[in-house]
Amino acid sequence: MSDSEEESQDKQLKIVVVGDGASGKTSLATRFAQEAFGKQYKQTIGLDFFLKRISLPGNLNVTLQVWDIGGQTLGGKMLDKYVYGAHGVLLVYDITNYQSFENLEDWFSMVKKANEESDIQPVISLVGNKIDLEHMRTVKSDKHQRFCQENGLISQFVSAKTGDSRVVKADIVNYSQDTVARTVNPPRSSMCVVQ
Ligand code: G3D
Ligand code: MG
Repeated sequence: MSDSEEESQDKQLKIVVVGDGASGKTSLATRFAQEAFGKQYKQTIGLDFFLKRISLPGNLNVTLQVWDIGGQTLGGKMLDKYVYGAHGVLLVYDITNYQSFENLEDWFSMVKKANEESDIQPVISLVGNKIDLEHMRTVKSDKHQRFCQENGLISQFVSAKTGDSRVVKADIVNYSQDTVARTVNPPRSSMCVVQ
């Protein structure tokens, strides 16, 4: 069986990476995809998404589609179409850029609105990127935590540059009822566990 045939039998999960420009979305998505596929990672022409195939306990194979919103900004026309039907969403900001954190409120609202009509309610993670620049941090970690707690988000601090990753206070996670989404959660840092 060819790779593509095998993949087509997998459960596909859509993961969308959103956040302000320059917060590091593409760097995270690229690192993730390359780790998964080595040199064979796929980037679809015209659409910024990557595929990553993961095996979960119990021989369950899942293909993650990791969508990078590219240059789309808040209020962009196509944005809700990108985000609709996502199983997972990464809300990415840059810990050295306070504005990128403040804007997450709007990114988060957009994600919720875009999925109002969807059967799938995404598992959402707040990702503070660029922790290699800790000395330039302008977003205090307790602000990050509060946002997670108030909204039931998974909390992560990462560096797309160094590959560092920390999942913080995993106990605040509000697990989705969706079995597959829950199964994916244990490596829930998988999008960003960039070691
Ligand atoms: P975007 O896709 O959200 O717009 P990019 O963001 O992935 O294009 O990253 C924007 C800039 O931030 C890039 O710098 C990139 O190298 C840098 N960057 C991304 N992640 C990290 C990180 O974890 N640490 C540091 N120090 N820099 C990061 P350039 O200079 O290439 O524009
Ligand atoms: Mg980008």
